[in-house]
Amino acid sequence: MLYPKLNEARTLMGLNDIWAFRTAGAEDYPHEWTASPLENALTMAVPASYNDQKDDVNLRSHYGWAVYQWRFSVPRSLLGERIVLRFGAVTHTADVYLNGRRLGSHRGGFLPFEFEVNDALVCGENLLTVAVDNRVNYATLPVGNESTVAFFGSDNPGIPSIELAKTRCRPANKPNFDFFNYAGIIRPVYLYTTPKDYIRDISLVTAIDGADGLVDWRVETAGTGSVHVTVLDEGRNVVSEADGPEGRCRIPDAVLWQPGKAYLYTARVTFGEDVYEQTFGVRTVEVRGTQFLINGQPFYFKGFGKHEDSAFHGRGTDSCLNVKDLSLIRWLGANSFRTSHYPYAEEMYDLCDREGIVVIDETPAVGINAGGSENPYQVMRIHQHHRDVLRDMIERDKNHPCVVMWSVANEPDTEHFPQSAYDYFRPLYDQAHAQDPQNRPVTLVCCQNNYEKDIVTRTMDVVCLNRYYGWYNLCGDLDAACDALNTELDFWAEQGKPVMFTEYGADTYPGIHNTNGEMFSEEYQRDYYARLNAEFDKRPFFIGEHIWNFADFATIQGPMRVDGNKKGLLTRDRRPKLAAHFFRQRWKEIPDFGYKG
Ligand code: E8X
Repeated sequence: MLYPKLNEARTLMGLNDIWAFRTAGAEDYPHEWTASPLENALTMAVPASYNDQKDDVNLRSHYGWAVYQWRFSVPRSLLGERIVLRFGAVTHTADVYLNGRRLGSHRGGFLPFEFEVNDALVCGENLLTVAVDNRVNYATLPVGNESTVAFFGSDNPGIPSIELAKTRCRPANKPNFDFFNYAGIIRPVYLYTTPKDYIRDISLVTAIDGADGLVDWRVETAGTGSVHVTVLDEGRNVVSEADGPEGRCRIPDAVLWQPGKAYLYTARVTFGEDVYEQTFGVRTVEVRGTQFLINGQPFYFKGFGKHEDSAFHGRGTDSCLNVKDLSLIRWLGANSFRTSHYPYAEEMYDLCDREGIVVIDETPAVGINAGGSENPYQVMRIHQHHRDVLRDMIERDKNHPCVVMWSVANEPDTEHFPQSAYDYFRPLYDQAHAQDPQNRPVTLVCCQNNYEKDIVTRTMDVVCLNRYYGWYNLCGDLDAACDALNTELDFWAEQGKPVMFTEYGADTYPGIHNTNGEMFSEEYQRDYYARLNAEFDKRPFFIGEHIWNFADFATIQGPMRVDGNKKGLLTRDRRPKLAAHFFRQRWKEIPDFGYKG
């Protein structure tokens, strides 16, 4: 799916402003709200989550539907063009209406969707209404727990007070994931036009041939016309050009896209009156033995699991924060991050393309885990939706040189029902490989488990492990933590796959210091990483360290979280903890390439 752009053939109008907003019911919303201006509406900024924009606990913890509304006009000069309404993402489910006419719905809170609106638009003022459902359950990704309260019968004198209260409390989301269930129109909304005959999609695959680059293109179009492709370098000099919906261009003496040293070419595509320019990087990605190769060189991942998370915006797109975060990634000497636990805003991938930051792109499949109490692959109703979000993520992100690997899920249960897990994930692994024109490596991020029972993780192209030796287990005992770590690494040494940690960390409250370096202190976080990293360094097949997390982030309230998850190397407002300085020193001395083998 192409990102909306303004050019000589296309118009772009942002609908990103302060919309009208009202919360609605848990199960539904008044449909009469879709055809007339909202009464008693609040102001609500778009794009942004709605949860933290007001000081109202009922809005922060809202459960169910909310309705947004915006009024706009389209210049009559554009009405002869193809006009498209596009949402970057709406979390989690959206019903969209234009002038009271239902355009359609979209499930999935982290990927774009769009509607052609020519038939529903009027010349003059148009009323756009978006109903948004934030509920999570066993049919959504991310997964929400469903009330499985055994109903004792409220007249039963023996019913325990807690269970009785559970049957009577107001409905609420029960996330089976450790991040706040921010919701709303979280990414930009655009109206854009194309000519009636237009370019629908572009796929680009690059290769390296000696000193030259090769780029294979495939252009999908609608209507009649002929395709012409011109390849331009960063100086807008024509490098090569050809005709046809598919073909190959040679780029003499190509400048490669490298981590930390990005170089972007542009494929300028014309089709009839339409024009679209798609940037790309000449680079290759390959797993060979226990190495992860970028441009044929063994890459070492230095970086983080992140979140899209900040004060007031919630999960809303904040390009200033994205620029700041990439600056901090470079300040720390890091080179990569995982889009835990959902596809991020397109604007972030464009920025990573430009700045040479490497990305592991993850679906919103988190929470496929009942801790062994039940088989998630039987009780959760997510199979088709999982295939859909994987398809749409690859469809959206396939051309980004920064994306080097797909993660199909985070911490599913791969221990308690191993064959069910294998039967569920193998088709997803195959789907990703088959769909991606660049055929990138595919992984699944494995939670702390009995790795000998897990028959899925070892089948992935890269073994990605979330481990918390010294935090959630062997608490505070770093000697024991290193002992357990090495026992497990001995197992992985036999598997012949590249292995990396995609999560390891310790909750740390800035300002807690002590000479005994106990848990939650800044000293413990530093010592925890220093000790575990020293063990990684002894293993040639260990190819990356992604710490959890880049920054502190919001979660649902509960006894295990004091104002959110505090495993950040940085505070939520991006200030370094003691361990940040440890990594800055460590990572400056670890090269992007050749650290292992
Ligand atoms: C944590 C992280 C959580 O924030 C992340 O979204 C997924 C969790 C660790 C699970 N991984 O809790 O900080 C560790 C389970 C160990 C038994």
